[in-house]
Amino acid sequence: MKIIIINGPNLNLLGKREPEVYGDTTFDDYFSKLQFKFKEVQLEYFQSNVEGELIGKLQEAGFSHDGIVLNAAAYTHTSVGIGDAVKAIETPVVEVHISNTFSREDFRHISYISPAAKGVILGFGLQSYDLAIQSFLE
Ligand code: CA2
Repeated sequence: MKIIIINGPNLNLLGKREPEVYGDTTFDDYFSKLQFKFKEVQLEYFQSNVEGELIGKLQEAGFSHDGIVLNAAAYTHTSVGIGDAVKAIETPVVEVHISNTFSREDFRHISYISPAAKGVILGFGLQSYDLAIQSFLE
């Protein structure tokens, strides 16, 4: 089973800024824990701050992987291009968010990804990623 986690803009700052919203763990540290926990899964991780690079990675993994865990971060609420890419690929995508976007500003209540996603997991902190991986295994 091959699963890739794709993270969007500013998520490279996890654990380094705004710990009150996003926690104090870096994604690299959390990713090591996921690899340890899901040893039977071939787990990959990609992060970019660039919309086109995220679309490129979705197109690539979208025909070679069994699952995609996608946190498109702020692009979730703005990017028709990422939404179209999720629609165009074969690999199922689970949309995740660390925070509960529905308890935040109105603009975060809109997602261009959800209509094409297999499911959405949000508000569980970094555990949202763990739950998304589990959803592919069951
Ligand atoms: O809750 C999430 O996972 C979000 O996708 C995070 C995005 C936000 O725009 C979405 O509405 C919800 C923001 C990611 C920014 O990450 C940072 C991490 C540490 C410090 C600053 C930003």
